[in-house]
Amino acid sequence: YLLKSSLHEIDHVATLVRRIHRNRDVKVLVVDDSGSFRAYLVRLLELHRLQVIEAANGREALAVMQSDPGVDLVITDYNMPEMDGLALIGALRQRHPRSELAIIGLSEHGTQALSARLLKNGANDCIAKPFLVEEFYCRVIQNIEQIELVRTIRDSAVRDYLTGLYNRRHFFETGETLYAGAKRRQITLAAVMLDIDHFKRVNDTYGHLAGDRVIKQVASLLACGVRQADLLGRYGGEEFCILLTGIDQSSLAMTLERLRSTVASTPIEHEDQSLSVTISLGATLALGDSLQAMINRADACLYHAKQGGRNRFVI
Ligand code: GH3
Ligand code: MG
Ligand code: MG
Ligand code: MG
Repeated sequence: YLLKSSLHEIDHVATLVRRIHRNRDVKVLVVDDSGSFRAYLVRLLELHRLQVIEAANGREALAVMQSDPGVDLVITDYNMPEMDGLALIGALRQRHPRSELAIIGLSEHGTQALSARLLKNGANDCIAKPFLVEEFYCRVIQNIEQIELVRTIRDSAVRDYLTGLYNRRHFFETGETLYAGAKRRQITLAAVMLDIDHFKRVNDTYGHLAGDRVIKQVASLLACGVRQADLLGRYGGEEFCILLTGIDQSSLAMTLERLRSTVASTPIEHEDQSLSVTISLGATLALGDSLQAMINRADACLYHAKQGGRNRFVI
């Protein structure tokens, strides 16, 4: 039945579908013991410009999933040696919820009972072989869109709308984990609070839009200035907070100085005007009794930096 769909038909449908679906970063794992059928599925998916990886049975698929966390969709055959589709779906579901990983089970035509079992075991969807290419694409896209929708909603729940940085709630949720890890494993942890100097003047002189522009620019300078492993968030208004793990006093001082000087020396363009701002920073390496206590202590240091004349840091 592979021959049923001519390549011309495949290309035609793929063109239509490509117009609807623009995301090229989606990764699909195709699991089937038949090499030729796998190649056919891979071709269909690649025509749709999806990234595709392959596995010949459930066991191989589990190994692939362990080494590659970026898979969004698994399309799996049922009947395979070593580990069949049902067992694979059951195993995958223990680690990946339906909202994060889509699984489409392939059943044989006329086996409704099998479709029901695939769904019951955790598949998001089923396709009976042989299928129309059009139906295959529609189901693949719907499942990918569902996963992407959940991802978008999740992401917007943890991020601040203006800057794209983590919001305060997410900063504290993730921060508590970093804090607990630092306490347990005796890793150093630094908490930093920072605030834009005389920010009210920016708003008053140039307007609120310019103020927003400044907050965004400072946010992206900070994001570029910390390591991937550091936790950076918008605490509120024009205040930001950072947690840095595994850092000693002198590297902390260097980091703070680098952030300070980067902001001070980077002009911000707004409507033909070039304005510049400075930041004050306060930080602590003392773990204290809680994350909130650390933040309070960093905030007290920030207050001293302001008292000391701004555009400086205090540890
Ligand atoms: P200081 O150097 O002591 O920090 O002086 P400051 O003027 O920056 O004082 P403060 O931190 O109290 O001022 C914060 C101002 O930031 C007050 C508020 O109107 C403004 N603000 C808070 N959030 C936003 C925002 O999202 N956009 C803009 N444009 N302004 C904001
Ligand atoms: Mg098979
Ligand atoms: Mg402030
Ligand atoms: Mg301020």
